[in-house]
Amino acid sequence: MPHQAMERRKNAAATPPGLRLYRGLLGVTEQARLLEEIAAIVRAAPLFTPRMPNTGRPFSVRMSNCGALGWVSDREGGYRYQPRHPRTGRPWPPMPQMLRRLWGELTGYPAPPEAALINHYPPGARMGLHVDADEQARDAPVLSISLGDAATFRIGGPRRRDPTASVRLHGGDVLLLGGAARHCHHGIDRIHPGTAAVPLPEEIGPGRLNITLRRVTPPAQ
Ligand code: MD3
Ligand code: FE
Repeated sequence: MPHQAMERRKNAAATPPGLRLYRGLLGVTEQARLLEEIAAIVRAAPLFTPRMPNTGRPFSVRMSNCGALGWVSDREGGYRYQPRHPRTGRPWPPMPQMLRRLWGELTGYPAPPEAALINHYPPGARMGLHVDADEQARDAPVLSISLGDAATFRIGGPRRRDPTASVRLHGGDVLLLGGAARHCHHGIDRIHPGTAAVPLPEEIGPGRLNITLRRVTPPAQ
């Protein structure tokens, strides 16, 4: 059977156009350095547990941010970007240069990222299928960096019932979501405990970290 047909049988769907996976882009030394920077960020801006709008149901993923804006969610205010940490009230820590540089090199987008959302998945955490739609810069891609344990990532289409494909993401993998992929449903089905080449820092705990770089506001003309 041809390789492509084999891939489709396994996944039920091909990945959408605009998805580019850079497997192992970050070596173990870069992963360790980035993890140290993230550890310092979460000391200043502690990981918090976001809650679903209306129901107040907690996410199983913990979050923090760096950059000018951060994504937050709670029962009363819903999903949004804001310039301050929801608990400390302080501005988010600055975005590490390594992240700003990766964005410039891989996206070619004419403006820098404004938010880096940090997601921590303890073993057993997951993220249901959703579309990222809280950014006004609709043409901007999202750049995702995986650290720690591997995860099963799932991506579908613009409609919730569209067929999905699964991709395993490992620490050091970088995923670029541009074009059509940017507006597709996606989520994390499971974390694979004990698979990290570079484990997360003690103070964060075991599991997986994902950092997504985002442009929120449209660049000025
Ligand atoms: C496809 N994060 O933070 S990263 C998220 O692993 C999110 O933490 C997952 O979904 C994680 O919103 C998946 C890959 C990713 C990130 C953003 C996307 C895929 C995306 C936005 C649009 C389409
Ligand atoms: Fe998302």
